Amino acid sequence: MKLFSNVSRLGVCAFGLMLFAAPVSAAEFGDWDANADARLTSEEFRMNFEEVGVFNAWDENDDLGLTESEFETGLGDDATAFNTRFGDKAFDEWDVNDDDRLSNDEFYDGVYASYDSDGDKIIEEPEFGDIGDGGFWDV
Ligand SMILES: [Ca+2]
Ligand SMILES: [Ca+2]
Ligand SMILES: [Ca+2]
Ligand SMILES: [Ca+2]
Repeated sequence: MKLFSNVSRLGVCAFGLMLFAAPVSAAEFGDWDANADARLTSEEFRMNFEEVGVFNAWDENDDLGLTESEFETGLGDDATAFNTRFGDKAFDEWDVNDDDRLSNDEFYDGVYASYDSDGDKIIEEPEFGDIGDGGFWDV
C-alpha cells in the first residue's frame, strides 16, 4: 500500500514536469505522429505545424494569403538558410495556382512536400529530420 502511494505520487510529479517542459522541448516525430504508425500524413503534419504558427505570423495583413513580400519579410535573416534548405524557387513552386500568393493550403502542402523527399506522401522519421531541434523552423 505504501509502495503504491509512492508510485502514484511519482507519476503525478512526472506528469507535472511534462506539462512544464512541453512548450520548450523540440518537436519529436513521435509527438507529431498522432496515431503512432511511424508515418506522418499531411494531416498530422499540418495539425502540428499549424500550431507552430509560422503562416499566421508571416501573414501581416491577415488575409490568409502570403504575398512574396510577406514571405520574404517573414523569412528575414533566415532567407539564406531557407534557400539552402528549400531552394530559392520555393515560393513559385509552392504557389500552385500561380496567383503570386500562397494560400494556407499551398504553404502547408509546400512545406510538407519539401520534407517528403521520396515523394510517397508520407513523412517517415528520417525525413522529419531537421524539423526538430536545431532545424530550420526551430520547433
Ligand atoms: Ca501517423
Ligand atoms: Ca497576407
Ligand atoms: Ca497561390
Ligand atoms: Ca516519404
